[in-house]
Amino acid sequence: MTTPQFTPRVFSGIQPSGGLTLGNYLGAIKRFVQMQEEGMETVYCMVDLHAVTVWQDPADLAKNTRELAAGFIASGISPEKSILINQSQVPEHAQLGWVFSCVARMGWMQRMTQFKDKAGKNAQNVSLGLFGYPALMAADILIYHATHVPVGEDQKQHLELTRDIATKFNHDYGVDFFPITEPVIEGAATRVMSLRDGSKKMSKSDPSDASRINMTDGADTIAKKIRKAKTDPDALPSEAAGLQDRPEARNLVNIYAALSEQSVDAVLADVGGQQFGAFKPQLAELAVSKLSPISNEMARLMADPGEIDRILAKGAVQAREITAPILAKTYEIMGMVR
Ligand code: AQP
Repeated sequence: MTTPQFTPRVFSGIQPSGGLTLGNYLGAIKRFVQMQEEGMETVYCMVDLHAVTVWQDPADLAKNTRELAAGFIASGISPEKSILINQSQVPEHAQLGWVFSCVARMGWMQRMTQFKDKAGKNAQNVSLGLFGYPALMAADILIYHATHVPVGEDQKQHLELTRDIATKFNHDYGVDFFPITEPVIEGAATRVMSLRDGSKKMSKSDPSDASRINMTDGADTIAKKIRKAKTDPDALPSEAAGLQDRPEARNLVNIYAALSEQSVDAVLADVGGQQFGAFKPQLAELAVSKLSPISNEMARLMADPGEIDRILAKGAVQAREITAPILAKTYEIMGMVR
């Protein structure tokens, strides 16, 4: 339940740890734009401090941050309607992140499946930051008193942790200061899967470029990746139930449904019975028609990086009008002498 006295405010972020993927677009950005247009106060962030939890080449990080900002704007995030920032320009994120590292319990953090997936067998050698990531993510959200957070399915557990941190802080200090945030996980493509392996999430850091569609891919590359996407030999079913146990088929149909803004059943009513040889070119055509205008606009914006930097600097000033008083009040509640 959202605590009633908090004004509705939306926050979400994406890591500039590589180029934007179709997964980020369908799972997150498309919903960001809708929430902006619904008239809620919206704050969207390039979470560069999260990106450096794994090694980032400095030149790549700067390029990816600007490209991500261009991707947000080209997808419909307006710097006039939303606050658009990169995390490291708003220091209160990291400051509250430290406070929440002291609120979160080791046992909670050790349950985080994304850490286990990302660290794999290498847990002793990954950074401390990768382990602490969810506490900083809670701070990203709560430093705005955000009430709604649109994300893909993979972030559900981190949002539950955010609620636990807010609840524990409020309880420990006997206050009702941080809201209990609502995750917004909606749409046909809240978990877009790899084109090479239907059991793995499509990810910008997957070593195989063929596993994902990048928002900067041209029409030929998109068509080729979809043509080569892993499938099974059966025809498409006529109803969603027929996609059970067919992860690759389900993934392509979900992508079609999300791009065409139809339900999976409506898509299957049209394409049920088709072989992939017939369906894939239709999916490629749809993907190109939806993504090309965005990638063209990204290229135009990237030609003027100075303008992107100005937008992010202005966003940081607007953001700090919200975050500085919330951090000051947090410190006051905790007894820090000001
Ligand atoms: N495959 C996906 N399907 C649906 N939503 C997705 N998101 C990411 N991948 C998918 C959503 O995009 C937002 C930003 O994610 P992120 O970049 O901050 O972190 P991530 O989830 O770890 O994404 P990647 O692409 O897998 O990044 P790397 O490879 O650097 O770890 C989130 O809302 C996420 O749910």
